[in-house]
Amino acid sequence: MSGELSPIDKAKFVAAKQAAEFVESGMRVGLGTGSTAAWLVRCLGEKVREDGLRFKGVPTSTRTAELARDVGLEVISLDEAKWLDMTIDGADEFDEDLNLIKGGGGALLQEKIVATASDQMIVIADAAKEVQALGAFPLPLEIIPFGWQTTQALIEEVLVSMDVMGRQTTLRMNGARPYITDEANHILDLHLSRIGNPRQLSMVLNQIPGVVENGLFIDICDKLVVGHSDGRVEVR
Ligand code: ABF
Repeated sequence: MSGELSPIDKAKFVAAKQAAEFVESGMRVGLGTGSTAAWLVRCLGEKVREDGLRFKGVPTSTRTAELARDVGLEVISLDEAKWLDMTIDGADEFDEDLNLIKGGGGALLQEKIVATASDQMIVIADAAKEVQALGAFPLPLEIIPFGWQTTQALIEEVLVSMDVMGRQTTLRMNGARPYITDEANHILDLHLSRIGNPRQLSMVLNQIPGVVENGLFIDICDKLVVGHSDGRVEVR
């Protein structure tokens, strides 16, 4: 299934393969979005086909739902599942406290709802995503399309008073048009360089009208599976 992989894909694959071992028959499992989570879904598909694993998956995006069905997983909605045994998802950055930036793939809202409705959130990531302080990766914010420029201006004002290094914000585009999320919203990427107090920033950003959710996952991740390009895997 993994064939000849680039070093980064190998790191993602080995993390995903390891995390697939945590899934047991009878569980309800949140399925993340992104290339690492896609490896997980493929690994789980293999376990369903070859080892008789039986579980229900709750996807965090239309992309993941399609892939999950393609590989033979049973897919249900979060409302059908109500609560999950675990969610396994990727991340864009993680720090030593297992706090994360997510949303580079544009699915942060469903990812946060699903992770929060789980007994356990397990993150799978390649080692290159570890940082001392979050923020080098642009922080995604899901915002309502109505009045988005006003929302952007409010966010930029708030950033001036916060412990962050950058201030620039950009509307994520899909070609010539704004990127549209599964909830029909836009994504604003915040170029902050370094976030001094992620917990405070997350709370402040979510107070701004027009902001639906931000990509900081604070105290949500319980376990981290880190893949290395030489095939090593660490579980933290
Ligand atoms: C999702 O996919 C996101 O929250 C994160 O933005 C991204 C990670 O992408 P990849 O696994 O492709 O590096 O988990």
